[in-house]
Amino acid sequence: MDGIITGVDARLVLDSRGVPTIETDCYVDGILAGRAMVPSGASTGAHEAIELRDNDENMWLGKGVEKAVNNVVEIIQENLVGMPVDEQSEIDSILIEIDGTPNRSHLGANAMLGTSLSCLHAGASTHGLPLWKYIGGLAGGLMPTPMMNILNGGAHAESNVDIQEFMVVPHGFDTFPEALRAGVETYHALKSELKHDGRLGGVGDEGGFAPNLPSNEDGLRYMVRAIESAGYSTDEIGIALDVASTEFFSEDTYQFDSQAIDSEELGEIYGRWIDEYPLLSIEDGFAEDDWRGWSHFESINGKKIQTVGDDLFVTQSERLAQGIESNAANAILVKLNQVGTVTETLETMNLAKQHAMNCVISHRSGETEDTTIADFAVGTRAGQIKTGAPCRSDRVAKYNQLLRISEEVSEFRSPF
Ligand code: 2PG
Ligand code: MG
Repeated sequence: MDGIITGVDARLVLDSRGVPTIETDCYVDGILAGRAMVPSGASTGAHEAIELRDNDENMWLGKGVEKAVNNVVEIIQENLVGMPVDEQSEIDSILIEIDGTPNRSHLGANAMLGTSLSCLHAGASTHGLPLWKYIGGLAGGLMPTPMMNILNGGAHAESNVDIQEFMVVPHGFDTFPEALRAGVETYHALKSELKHDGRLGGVGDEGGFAPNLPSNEDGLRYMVRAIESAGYSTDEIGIALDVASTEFFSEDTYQFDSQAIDSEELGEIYGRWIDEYPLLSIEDGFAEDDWRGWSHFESINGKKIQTVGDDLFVTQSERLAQGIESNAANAILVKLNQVGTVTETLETMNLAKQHAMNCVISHRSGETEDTTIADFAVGTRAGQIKTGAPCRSDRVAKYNQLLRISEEVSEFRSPF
């Protein structure tokens, strides 16, 4: 085998919300060698790379991806044919160069990421390696601690809960399968607790339950109840929140629990929760451009809890560098489609690691059966993954892939 790209193809497929997205195929030496699907967010950050949509209101409610598909077939393909498939950084530089915009608005981050990931898969299969091993090389893999979003609110649910994600973090276990089992049992315990209280309804976009609650703090109370009624202690299973606070921030004010408060007052609420609950991690506790709110909270609580920038950093090294400079957070959420290529994602993660920041590999609320992020988390030795509740195949597919990988990779070390 020569390992040369001979074609790149793309098509429209559907994501877990029934919204079109792009699937890309990479051909090596005339044979289909790699395929990837691109996920899509709902609570997207303003600084994310652009997801190219057709905006034709007569089709797919404006969300078609024909333009992105055409960009792969008509523009990207001719630039990649002839390239060695395992030259990932070279492939990604070509994508960046032909796009030529700071926010990927020409080719679309969806067209770029689909291509970048399909080449990554093709590179792994050309070398006869599992994807995690191709990514990890000699360093070997590390199984991630799962963050499982079992109670959904915010933009991912039709409830009155402001906080987008209440996650269980099973960290006090020796192996990944044991940790996963603990998280899954807690999910089922939460279902019973909600049912007992007459609050069991449907699930949100990431498979977690989505009840109306008297207050956001009641979400934390339910999490503790679920952990304990599943037979675990809060020393072995903790809680992580994704507040996604940009969604309820405007004009320097957060609308939280039906009250208008400023970032200091919001930080005081988190501070009290850190003392009263087994809280390990808070993501997007402050809005994407509220740098002052982030740094103030970090200076008080940064040693006590993991603070994760998602909309704040959008997986981009320039935003992360600004965060490091201003000591805004101690961890970064990693979403490949916020930046558009594998290589840039790895560069951002390297910058985080150089500054002793934790990395959490993440799904999007609109997902597919694609399981690339499971391998990516193991191969990059990120240490943490959040990929929803153990419910709905778009979420469960990632956990199942991690179970398969865990047959080969045993190293599992909690960051908490
Ligand atoms: C987040 C993500 C994933 P979305 O905010 O972290 O949970 O949500 O994909 O809607 O941005
Ligand atoms: Mg988030």
